[in-house]
Amino acid sequence: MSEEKVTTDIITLTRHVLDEQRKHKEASGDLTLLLNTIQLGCKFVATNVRKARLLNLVGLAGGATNISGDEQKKLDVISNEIFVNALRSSGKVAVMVSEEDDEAIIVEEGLKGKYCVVFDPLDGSSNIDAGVNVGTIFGIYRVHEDSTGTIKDVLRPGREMVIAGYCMYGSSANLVISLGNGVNGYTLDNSIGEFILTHPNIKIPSRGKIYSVNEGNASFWYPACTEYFNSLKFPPGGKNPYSARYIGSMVADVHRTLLYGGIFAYPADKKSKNGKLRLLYECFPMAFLVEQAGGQATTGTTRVLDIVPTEIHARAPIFLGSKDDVEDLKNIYAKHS
Ligand code: AHM
Ligand code: MG
Repeated sequence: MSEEKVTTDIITLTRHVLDEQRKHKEASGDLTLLLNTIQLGCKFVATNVRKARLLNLVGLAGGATNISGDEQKKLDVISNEIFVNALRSSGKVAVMVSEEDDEAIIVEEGLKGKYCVVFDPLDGSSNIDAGVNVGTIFGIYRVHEDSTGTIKDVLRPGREMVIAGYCMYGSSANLVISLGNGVNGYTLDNSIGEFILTHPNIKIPSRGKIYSVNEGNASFWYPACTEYFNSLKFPPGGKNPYSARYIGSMVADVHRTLLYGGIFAYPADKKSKNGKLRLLYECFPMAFLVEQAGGQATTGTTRVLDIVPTEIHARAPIFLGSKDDVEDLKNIYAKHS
């Protein structure tokens, strides 16, 4: 009788992080615990996103129940609450900034730790009704020496983050993380409830064939932006034009860009002078991941990770992706400035 081959030496996210910490830095266990807390939040949200989709399908089929608006809102709130509660009670966090909360959350004495977590608990949530992928985006700073944890500990350039990552909720839940020494991707194995290393050492191709931007804003674009995208659509010398792909859900668009290469953009334009995406918990973590994977992230003229935020919900323009593609973009912006 043939026996099914079962893999028993599984590399879970926790095991992988512990191994990495042993290799690269002192393993205090704090970051491992913090990441376990984030994993819990991601698993919770993954389950609820799936449930919401089912409810929406029932609603659509029955026709009578219009739950979509409420469900969507509830899911944003639930996702935020799970992260805030889990991070607060971990004892490792001093300051939290969430897209869902106007003010930064300062953790009370007794539970206060050494880290600050900035996050968008459910990015792209307007897409949920259509079953499109959504995600959680997060970044982690260590509080400054001598600080008890204030808003100043998060108003810092993105390059000072110690961890950045996102979890994409699609056909499976994919957690992509950088601890500052490369990028790794993990897939949730629902049967055992663990994130398993499935995409070790992700490297973004140095050039891609895809551009990803909301073309509906093209009439507001500045000339440098228009020139750049035209150069992809109407390349000189009989070269193949780039393909357009825009999901409108940052995590999904960046995930594809990391794996396949190319360029993703939410540029500044005449209508949105600072673009749309939030610096702390959307642009910084994604820029950190892309750089760690060998790509680049720029506003057009400035490295995204060098920006110093002046407020927690500040926005910034962003172009990120393959090194050579972003280099071409920067050259066109330089010519126009
Ligand atoms: P949200 O935080 O309100 O969900 O908005 C962020 C989302 C991103 O996921 C996505 O890249 C962008 O908004 C799409 O914006 P637009 O519809 O203007 O193209
Ligand atoms: Mg968002």
